[in-house]
Amino acid sequence: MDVNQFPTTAVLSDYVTVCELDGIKVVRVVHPKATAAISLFGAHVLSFQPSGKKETIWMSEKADLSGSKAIRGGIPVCWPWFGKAAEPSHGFARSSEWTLNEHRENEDGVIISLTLTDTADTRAVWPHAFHAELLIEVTNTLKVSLISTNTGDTPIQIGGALHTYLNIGDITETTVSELGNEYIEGGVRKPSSGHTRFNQEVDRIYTHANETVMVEDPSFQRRLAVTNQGHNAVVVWNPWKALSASMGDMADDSYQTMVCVESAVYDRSVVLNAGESHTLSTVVSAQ
Ligand code: TA6
Repeated sequence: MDVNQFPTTAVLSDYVTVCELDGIKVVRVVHPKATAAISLFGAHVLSFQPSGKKETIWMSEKADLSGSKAIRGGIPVCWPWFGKAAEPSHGFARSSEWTLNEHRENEDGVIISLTLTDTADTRAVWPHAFHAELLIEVTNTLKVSLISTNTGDTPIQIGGALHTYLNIGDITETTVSELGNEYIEGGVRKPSSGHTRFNQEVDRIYTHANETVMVEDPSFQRRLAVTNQGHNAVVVWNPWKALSASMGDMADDSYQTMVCVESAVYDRSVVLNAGESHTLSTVVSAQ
């Protein structure tokens, strides 16, 4: 995604502007170390491109950017649950309007802070008080941290994912490795060789992955390192032909240039007592 093409609506600093794209407001970072774009709808990273390198984040050319449904591509913030644990699928955070809380910058990069707190709408689907903050650190790497705080007076159970869509040259040549010895697919636990290639749909929850997962992309002649913390699983997803053709917001062949590597908490396994916080993070680095 070319972040320079959108009309600027506000200048916040030498490196940070706000622009509008269809129905969404986008915080745009243009810094000597990297460029990035973050939608306030969903607190959704749309782009991260380190200086002199290719785009690292995949966006669907058919993504709905009207602000009325979750955006396909980028880094959806799935929260307070992962997948179909409840309705809506992957939680409500990715289709909520977040607030730009703060931006800080220096010669090393820019930090953007977005926040979301409970409202009558969120309590209607999840009856809890919370404060969520997404910190996006744009340097020569991208770090995204989701800090969840229980602001109510009874324990809450949360899950979620930083559902990163990585931009790759060719899925048929791509290998994802450092995935550990077990995954769950279709509810069934299976032994893993620790790496995977792709020739059909892959939708796996790796329960023992290393902290850093590697994506080898010979077509783009690069490796992407994805370093996760605060998670209990790494989810690897590529929808392959039939599923991407069936999705209205993906072009039929667009599965060929993306793979999701997600820092995830499945089974809502984080319990936060009153006042407690949890941080889920992911770092994307192009090598
Ligand atoms: O993280 C993998 C997954 O849960 C898949 O099962 C697949 O459905 C994908 O996320 C996308 O989900 P979405 O709700 O965005 O269509």
